[in-house]
Amino acid sequence: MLSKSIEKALNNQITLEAYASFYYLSMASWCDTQGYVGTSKFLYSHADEEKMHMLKIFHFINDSGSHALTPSIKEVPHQFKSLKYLFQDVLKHEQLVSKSINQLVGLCLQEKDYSTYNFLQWYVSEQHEEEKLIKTILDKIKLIGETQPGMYMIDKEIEGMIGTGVDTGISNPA
Ligand code: OFO
Repeated sequence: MLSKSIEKALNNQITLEAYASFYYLSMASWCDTQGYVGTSKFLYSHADEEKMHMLKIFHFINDSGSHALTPSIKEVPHQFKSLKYLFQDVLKHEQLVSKSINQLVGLCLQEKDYSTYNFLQWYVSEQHEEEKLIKTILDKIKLIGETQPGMYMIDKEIEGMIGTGVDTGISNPA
């Protein structure tokens, strides 16, 4: 059984992961409407990954004898200024998720909850990989430039990055 504070912090993390899933789904949809077919596929798949991250915590809480709560999600943005701004938003959100995971890890150490601490190590490396991946995309946008042919190339590049550097957690269920 988890302590009340860890149960609450894990449930908050569920909300963050669910928000990320809906946020990236909205981004995928916007990309679809703008003709960024490759990026749209990348973001649809990223939205699915975030749902898996959420479910992994969900099962961990219930398997520990506590109670996972279905989150309420606030409305996500539906419009994005450009692909560059969109990925800057992704990076900001991932940095927020990383900060929250780090705080959770700190709480586990404080409460000597080594089982949850151990469970969270997967998220620590996952966040490292995700931030690295998004920074790579932003570097490519900077390098190639936001001209029309440049954006076409970037879209293809991003499509080629589907499934790279990101572990869905499916093969490592809680
Ligand atoms: Fe990319 O946030 Fe999940 O863990």
